[in-house]
Amino acid sequence: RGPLPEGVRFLPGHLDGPAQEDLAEQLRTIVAEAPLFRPVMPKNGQPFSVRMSNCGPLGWVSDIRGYRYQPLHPVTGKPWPPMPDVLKDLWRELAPNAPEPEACLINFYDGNARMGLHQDRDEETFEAPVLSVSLGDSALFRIGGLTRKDPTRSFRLNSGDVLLLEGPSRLAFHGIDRLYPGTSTLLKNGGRINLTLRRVTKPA
Ligand code: MD3
Ligand code: FE
Repeated sequence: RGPLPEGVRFLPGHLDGPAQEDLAEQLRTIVAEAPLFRPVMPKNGQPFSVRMSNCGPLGWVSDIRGYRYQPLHPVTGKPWPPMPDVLKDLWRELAPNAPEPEACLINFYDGNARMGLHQDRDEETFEAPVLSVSLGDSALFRIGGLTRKDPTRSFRLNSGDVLLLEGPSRLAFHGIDRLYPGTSTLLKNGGRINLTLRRVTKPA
């Protein structure tokens, strides 16, 4: 239990109910076009408990060959669907000086899914912030410092919460320790969706 790293902006309930419903509906169309896939760890081929998809020009994938961003869905071979305007608008509102986001990673958690402590460092640039939107069931989020040994803080992320990670927090270790099933009615079959918007390439 330590201080929150500098640059974390936590905006609880930033999206109201109707905005969450609208986004959830658009995501249904997106995952119909770009189905959720289960990534595996490059080191040992172990499957993630989280399933993923992406929208926007680039998408994050992980397979036996490594972690990377690519323009095509790993299963369908098709381009990722466009990023909803509401997400681009949120990025422009909260990060007015950052270049346009290129990737929106869609993480889907069922009741048992989790995400171990990690850093986000597969991008070519860490200058732009990362923007995260939580939808559906609540989750216990953990964030530490720039090394794995740094003390961590935990807090719940609820549906409609938005997190902006800029400055030093951009490279902070973080993860999802558990879900709280049944805490939201937004998603018909339960679970949690986290959207993470990122700039991947260096701006021109
Ligand atoms: C702190 N996702 O996709 S979102 C990820 O809830 C990821 O699915 C988690 O970590 C999730 O990489 C956490 C909040 C978040 C996203 C990116 C960060 C926190 C972050 C990047 C740097 C530091
Ligand atoms: Fe992450």
